[in-house]
Amino acid sequence: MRIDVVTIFPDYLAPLDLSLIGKARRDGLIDLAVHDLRDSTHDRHRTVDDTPYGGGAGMVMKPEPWAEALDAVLAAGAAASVPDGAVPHLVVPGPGGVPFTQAMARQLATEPWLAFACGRYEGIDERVYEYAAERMPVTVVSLGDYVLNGGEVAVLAMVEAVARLLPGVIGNEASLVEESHEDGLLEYPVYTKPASWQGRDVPAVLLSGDHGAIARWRHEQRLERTAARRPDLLPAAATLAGLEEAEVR
Ligand code: 6GU
Repeated sequence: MRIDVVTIFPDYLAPLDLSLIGKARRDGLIDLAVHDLRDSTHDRHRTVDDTPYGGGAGMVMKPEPWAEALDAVLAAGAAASVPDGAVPHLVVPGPGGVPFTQAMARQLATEPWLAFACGRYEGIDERVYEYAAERMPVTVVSLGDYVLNGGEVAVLAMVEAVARLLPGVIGNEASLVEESHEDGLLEYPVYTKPASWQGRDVPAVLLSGDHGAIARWRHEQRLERTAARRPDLLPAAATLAGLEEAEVR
């Protein structure tokens, strides 16, 4: 997968050199390039923002550097690993976007080329979205109902969520199936040695060797946990479970 990130803070993306993502890049599974938006400016101060028309607080990101940067992304990807004629799916992180979910991560993981446009300040001039949409699919995506200073931290989260689904990025692919949000329920609690620690015992069923009993206990724990922490997930989880049961029959 090719990934391009445009930002005024390239250093914010440095963690993408680390851990599993860093290894996946070195292994050639992910071809990731970070671009400094200021390289697409032409004034002495490398200006990327200006005051908003209509007034109001804060600054708005100017359209010209963004258009040039997006053109540079199209050219860079085409010169690199992507198939002829391909365009990236542009993801613009922002609190006003559609919610980022595991389902969206799975969808993005099927695409050969993703680009992320990190806004700062009060946002990017709306005409940039139109310019981009004439060239590539564009989705504004939010991590949740709170406000970050810019898209960079959101890109770290989204790239990690997507990259770990790519074949070969996670050594143990079995670890991907029994996870929170994969079937609409939260994960069960886990324990390791010692069996007794500071007067707290690991639940006896986990030491029983009874795999059926362990599976039932874990499923109950998932239901309890989901009911306590994320009751909003239960109707969808019930639908998924029903569909699976229908498939089995
Ligand atoms: Cl994706 N970006 C920004 N800037 N703020 C956010 C967000 C994204 N998700 C929640 N808040």
